[in-house]
Amino acid sequence: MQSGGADCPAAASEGATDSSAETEASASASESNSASDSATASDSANSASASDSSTDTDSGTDTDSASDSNTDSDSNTDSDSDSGEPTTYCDDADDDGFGDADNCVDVPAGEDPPDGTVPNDDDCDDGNEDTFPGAAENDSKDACMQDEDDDGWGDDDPPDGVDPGSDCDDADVATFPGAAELDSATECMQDEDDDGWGDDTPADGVTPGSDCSDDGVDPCAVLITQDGTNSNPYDQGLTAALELDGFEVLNFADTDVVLEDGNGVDVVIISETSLSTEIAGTMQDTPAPVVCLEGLVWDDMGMAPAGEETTIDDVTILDDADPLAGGLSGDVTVIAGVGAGLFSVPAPAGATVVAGVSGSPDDIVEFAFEAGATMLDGFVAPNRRVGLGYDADQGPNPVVTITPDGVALFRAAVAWATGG
Ligand SMILES: [Ca+2]
Ligand SMILES: [Ca+2]
Ligand SMILES: [Ca+2]
Ligand SMILES: [Ca+2]
Repeated sequence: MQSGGADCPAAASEGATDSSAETEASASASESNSASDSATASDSANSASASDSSTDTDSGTDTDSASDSNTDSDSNTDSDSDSGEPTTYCDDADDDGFGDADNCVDVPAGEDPPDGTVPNDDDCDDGNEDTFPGAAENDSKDACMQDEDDDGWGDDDPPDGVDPGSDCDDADVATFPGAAELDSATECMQDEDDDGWGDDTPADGVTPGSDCSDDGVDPCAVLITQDGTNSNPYDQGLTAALELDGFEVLNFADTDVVLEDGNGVDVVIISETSLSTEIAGTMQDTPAPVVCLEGLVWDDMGMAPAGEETTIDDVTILDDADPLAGGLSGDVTVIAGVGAGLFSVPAPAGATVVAGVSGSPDDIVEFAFEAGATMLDGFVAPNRRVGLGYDADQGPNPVVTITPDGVALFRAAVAWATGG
C-alpha cells in the first residue's frame, strides 16, 4: 500500500490529521502548503517551502512537493503512514461520535475501520446518545456528562462513570440552574411558565421558588388587608370574588407584608381596609399586577393623586364595551352600608378610565394603566395597575359590603390585570 502513494491516505490516518491541516491552512497563508498537499493541482506552482517542513506531519504527501526545495519531506512521509502506525478505533454503539474505551481495535494504516467505530475512546456511556464529552455545554465543554432534556446542563445524579453536572431534573427542560432568573441566577429551579419565577412546590431535589402557579393552574392572589384575617365583610367580598375565579388567596396584614411577597404571584390586591399609613407605597415596585382599592395610597403607589372621598356609592360606567366594565353599563351601585363611599381623582393622563362618580363622571373612580405606562410624576408602571376606589369607613363593627355589581367590576379588574 505504500506504493499506493498519494491516493492511499484517503482513509484512516488522513482523516485524523486532515482537519488540523486544513485549519492551519485557512488560519495562515504561510502554511498554505499543507493544504496544498491535498489540493495538489495548485500546489506545484507554490514555492511555499519555508514552512514546508511542517508537511511531514501530513500523511502520504506529495510527490508534488518534489518541486519544493526540501525533497527530504518526501522521504519523511515514509515515516508517517507508510510505516504503518495503526489507529485505534472504538465502538460507537449510541452513534454520538464518541467511542467505548472497552471495545477498541487497532486498525493498520490504510485499512478501513470496522463499521460503527470512531477513532476515539472518549464516551463514558456508549449506551446513551445524550451522554458524551461536552454534552452539557453549560456545565463543561469537555466533561463527559448526561443531558437527556437537552437544556445544556448535566444530570446531577448520573449513572456510575458519568460526570455529575448541575441539572437537578434532567428530565425537564424547564428545570436547570438559573431557570427562574428573577428568583435566583444560580439555584436549580423549575420555571414551567417561563415567567422568571420558580415553582414554589417543585419535585424533590429542585429548589423551591416563589411562583405559586408555575403549572398554569390555580393562580394566586396576595390580598393585603388591615389585619390579614379576612374578618371584615368588605374583605370577605373580595375573597369570595377571587375564589370564584379560581384564585388561591394569600392573606397579609398591612403591617406584615413586604415587597417580595408580590414576587411570583399572579396579582396583588390592596384592600381599602389596609391602613394607608401602614401599606403606603410598600408594593409600588412589585412586578406583579396590582388592583388598589385604597384610594389614599394611589399617590404612594405612583399611580395617581390620593383619592378624594365621597359618600356616593354609585358609579357611572364610562365605556360599557371595555372589558374592564365587566358587562355593566350606566349607573350601578358598587358598595353599600353605613360608611360606604367612593374615592375619585381627575382622569389620570395616559390611563384608561372605566368608571366615574355617578352624577359627576369626571371624578374617576376606576382607572387602569398598562405595564410600562408612565404614571404619576413619571413613575413607570412595573406591571398593570388598576385603581378601583371602593371606600369604606371602618367602625368597630364594620358593615360595608361590596354589591354584586361591585363584585362584577372588581372581577373584571382582576381579569384584565392578570392578562385575561
Ligand atoms: Ca454516549
Ligand atoms: Ca439537562
Ligand atoms: Ca433540566
Ligand atoms: Ca414560573
